[in-house]
Amino acid sequence: MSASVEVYVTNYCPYCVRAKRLLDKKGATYTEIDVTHDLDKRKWLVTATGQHTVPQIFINGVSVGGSDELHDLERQGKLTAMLAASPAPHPEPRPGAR
Ligand SMILES: N[C@@H](CCC(=O)N[C@@H](CS)C(=O)NCC(=O)O)C(=O)O
Repeated sequence: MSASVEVYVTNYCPYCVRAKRLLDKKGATYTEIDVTHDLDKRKWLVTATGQHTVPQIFINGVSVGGSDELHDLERQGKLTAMLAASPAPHPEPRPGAR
């Protein structure tokens, strides 16, 4: 079983590309949610994460930050285990993720 990973992105976003490249390198499967033209989802994202930038990444429903934070987790040797962890039985629904 692998983690449920959601990546909120916009068009023309180098940090989004960088984050997805790392997830691809790790062999992670993830759901990509494009919020470029979706103001409601962007507002929800700010509320959920306290951040105004993309990407925003959730692993098993937990906000882990953006590209820099994802790379930090990899450098700290934590990302592999996080990506391997099973999701909770009833994860919170996230807009656009289903
Ligand atoms: N430190 C952040 C930087 C992310 C960032 O600056 N993203 C740009 C797009 S690539 C952004 O969201 N800019 C503000 C905006 O588009 O409203 C990360 O690593 O994710």
